[in-house]
Amino acid sequence: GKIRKPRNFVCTISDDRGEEAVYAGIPISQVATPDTGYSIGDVISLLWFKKRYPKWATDFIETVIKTVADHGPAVSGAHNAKVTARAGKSVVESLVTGLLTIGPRFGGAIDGAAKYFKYAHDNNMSPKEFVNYMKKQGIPIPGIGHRIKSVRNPDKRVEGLKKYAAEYFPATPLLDFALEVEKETTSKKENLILNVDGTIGILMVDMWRALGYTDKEINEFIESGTLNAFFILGRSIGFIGHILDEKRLGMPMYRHPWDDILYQVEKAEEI
Ligand code: Q5B
Repeated sequence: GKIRKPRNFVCTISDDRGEEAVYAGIPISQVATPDTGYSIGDVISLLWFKKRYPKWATDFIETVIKTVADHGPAVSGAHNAKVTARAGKSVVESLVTGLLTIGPRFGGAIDGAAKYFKYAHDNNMSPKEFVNYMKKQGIPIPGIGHRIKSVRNPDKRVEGLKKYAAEYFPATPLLDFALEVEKETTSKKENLILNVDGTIGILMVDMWRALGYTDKEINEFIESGTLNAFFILGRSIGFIGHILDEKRLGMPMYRHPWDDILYQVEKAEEI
């Protein structure tokens, strides 16, 4: 009989062996040529999810990418990328130092927000029960809280995402729940708003539910870090902008000023 050669890698998203490479079965020329109706949102849905999503969903994906592309030079990742570029490093080296700051506190709370809010909603917790549950776990609620945005200084990005969902999503049960949780948290501290990470994570779950994904499939997306990938992809655009800005401006190597560091060094005890 036929003996199959064992393969070290499996690929289920693209194939470059024919005359033309395909994204989930669709030739690049068809995807990339203007007028065929494929957007960047379609490219993401083909290569990340192996499906062509309806326009309301691909437009939402693009809205997310545009929304998170940059939030100024002061945020953790842009700061790192700028400092690295000023140390004379390349675009890719500077970019990765920025990306490495994305995590549970900065930009990478999207998976966590989807996970915990979905868990609470799936288990019929009330907003108060959820807040108390997270407190007991000793985990700040992912997707809640912001350094500069608050009830009195609302995040326009969040407003925009909510407006998009109200207009185009068939239903937003998890967002509705999250907004009730936000009422609970902001009653304690006014910057404990549903932030941009939280809104994206929660609306992605609502999107996937509306697209017919099962709970198991959605949980797999969350566990594999798919949601943070939207921030990673979008914010790379901004980080690259900051790196090119540093290079264009020919900025010198950065050294942090002494007067902004509290030095508390004691002479080591001899033992
Ligand atoms: N407290 C974001 O903290 C921040 C609480 C909470 C319950 C919470 C914090 C947090 C969860 C992670 C998250 C995404 C670190 C943020 C982003 C992208 C960005 C960034 C930009 C962009 C801010 C003071 C008191 C303490 C805490 C309590 C705080 N958060 N309680 N659940 N989630 N959130 N990250 O203001 O009693 O005084 O001890 O970890 O969702 O990253 O633009 O900057 O586009 O680039 O520094 O928008 O909220 O406050 O940590 O000192 O806490 O509030 O327990 O209580 P802060 P902290 P107490 S969006």
